[in-house]
Amino acid sequence: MLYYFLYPLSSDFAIFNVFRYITFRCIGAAVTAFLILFFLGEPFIRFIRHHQIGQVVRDDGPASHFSKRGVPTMGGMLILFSIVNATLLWTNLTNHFIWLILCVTLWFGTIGAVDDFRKISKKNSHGLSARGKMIMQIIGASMVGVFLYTHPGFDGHLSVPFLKNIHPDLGLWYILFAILVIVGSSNAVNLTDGLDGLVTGPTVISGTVYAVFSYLAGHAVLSGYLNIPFISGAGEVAVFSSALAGAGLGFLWFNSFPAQIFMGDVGSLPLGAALGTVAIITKQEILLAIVGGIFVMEALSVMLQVGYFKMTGGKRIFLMAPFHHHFEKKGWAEPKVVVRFWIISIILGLVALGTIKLR
Ligand code: 57M
Repeated sequence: MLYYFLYPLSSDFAIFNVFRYITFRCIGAAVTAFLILFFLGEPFIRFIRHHQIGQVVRDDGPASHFSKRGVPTMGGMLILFSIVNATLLWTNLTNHFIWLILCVTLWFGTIGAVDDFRKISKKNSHGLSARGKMIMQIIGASMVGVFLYTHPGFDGHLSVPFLKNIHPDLGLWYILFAILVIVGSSNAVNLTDGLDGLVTGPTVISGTVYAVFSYLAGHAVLSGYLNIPFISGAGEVAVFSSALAGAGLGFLWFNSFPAQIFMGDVGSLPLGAALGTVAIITKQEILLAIVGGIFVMEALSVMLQVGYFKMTGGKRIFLMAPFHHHFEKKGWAEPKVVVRFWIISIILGLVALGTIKLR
């Protein structure tokens, strides 16, 4: 919005020329999203406490989690409020990708909100049925896949990190691939959100890395020089990604150990879906497996644990899945598990950025 109203004034006041620069608007969006969380966090937590929207904690989880019963949750509503407003304020609102990302983020946020409300109203950890949740997620992701596949200048080619000459064309299968990336990312982030600040760290890192890749993908000269697919208009997605990273930092102010608030499915589902959608738009889909390596590791640990559990009639590979609970069961303190996962996430983010030159 600022771009729309202030940039035209640059003909009379040169200072407003700064709004044409995506880098400037990325910083504006990140700081705005952070400040919205920073200043509204406490009042929001008081509002949630007043309405008794407290976390329901399962009985079969780690004993250390029983004390978390009643912690305010659904902080994701404030995260979404922050991301949407920072994006509307700082992006060029004529950009189709921005409206697509906002729609899919709010679609997944609605799924999460319904799930959270059902858990809280029923006072148990069973919200929406897994099947119902999955169907709604697939519908949302399908809208992204079809929109992008039919978008002028977009196609079904994949880019593979480190291998600049390999661009397999998936054709119509790309829509299925997009659904897999978005739904997989949404659920992987959801599973990761199981310790104080655990999911917020990697989300901030992923949002930051994808802000860089979005900027480069939308830059005709730099994308050519770096041999990455040029996606006209992808530069604005960097502003959204920056808002997502800024919101994550702001939420971390309250979600760090001991958490004053959890984000709920209303936060984790849309954050994962948004990262998956950004990965698809910038055609850096496989890179998400590197940047979001923590999310992949957590989801894989669950799939391996559940599969082995069923195959062996009750045996386990890990002390408990997702992976973060395995280390808790080994006696690691919660903050130590979280910070060590952040460290891994930072290294993976650096490796992902390194692929820019290694291709
Ligand atoms: C998403 N939700 C947290 C919070 C957060 C198939 C199975 C692996 C599914 C999985 C599951 O239920 N996942 C749901 C993880 C929950 O967090 C809430 O959910 C939102 C995110 N969706 O925002 O509102 C709990 O996580 C803790 N938490 C924090 N700090 C935070 O900042 O401490 C969350 C955020 C919260 C709180 O305790 O209540 C969750 O863990 O449910 N199931 C599991 O993850 C369970 N694992 C399991 O059953 N493993 C078995 C299976 C795989 C065979 C095994 O390994 O043997 C674990 N989770 C729980 N209890 N709650 C262990 C059992």
